[in-house]
Amino acid sequence: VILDIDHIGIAVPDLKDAVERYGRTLGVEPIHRERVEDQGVEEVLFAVGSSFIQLLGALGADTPVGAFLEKRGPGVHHIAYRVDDVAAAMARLRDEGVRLIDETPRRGSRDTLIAFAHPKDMGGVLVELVQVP
Ligand code: CMX
Ligand code: CO
Repeated sequence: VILDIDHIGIAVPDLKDAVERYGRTLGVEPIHRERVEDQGVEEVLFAVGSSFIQLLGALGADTPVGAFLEKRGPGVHHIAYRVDDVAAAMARLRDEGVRLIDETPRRGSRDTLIAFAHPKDMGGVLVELVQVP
């Protein structure tokens, strides 16, 4: 069951600069910062209603966000849905023929459990599933 939009991930070339810009232009304050080695990112979250904006800086060129920035430039990288049961949501996608990037749920930031579905099977949108503990 999808509960909400958890966050929208945005790839940025310079995290410090982007955080400053978001604060200045939208009047939002960062509420969380975390380095997630497993995903090759440093993230900063801004609370917007019950969802977040997730600014993503790449930890290297050979990471998903690094490659995305190189190929497409800065912009929306993925949409993350908050679900009550990530394994069940993955099974549903798998049954519908959607390729999952993660075979099993992985640990994301904030101690969440996450999994990604391939953008080629989701209308060109990289989709993340997030189960909040
Ligand atoms: N959104 C939409 N389409 C995307 C995309 C994205 N974020 N990233 C790649 N694509 C498209 C490419 O444009 C390309 O399309 P074409 O063949 O038409 O050119 C196709 O998908 C294949 O792309 P690629 O450049 O060959 O990229 P890879 O296959 O190497 O990687 C992906 C793509 C989605 C498998 C990889 O980015 C991935 O594993 N992502 C999941 C993990 C992740 O993104 N982690 C960072 C965020 C962490 C977090 O949110 O916590
Ligand atoms: Co995300």
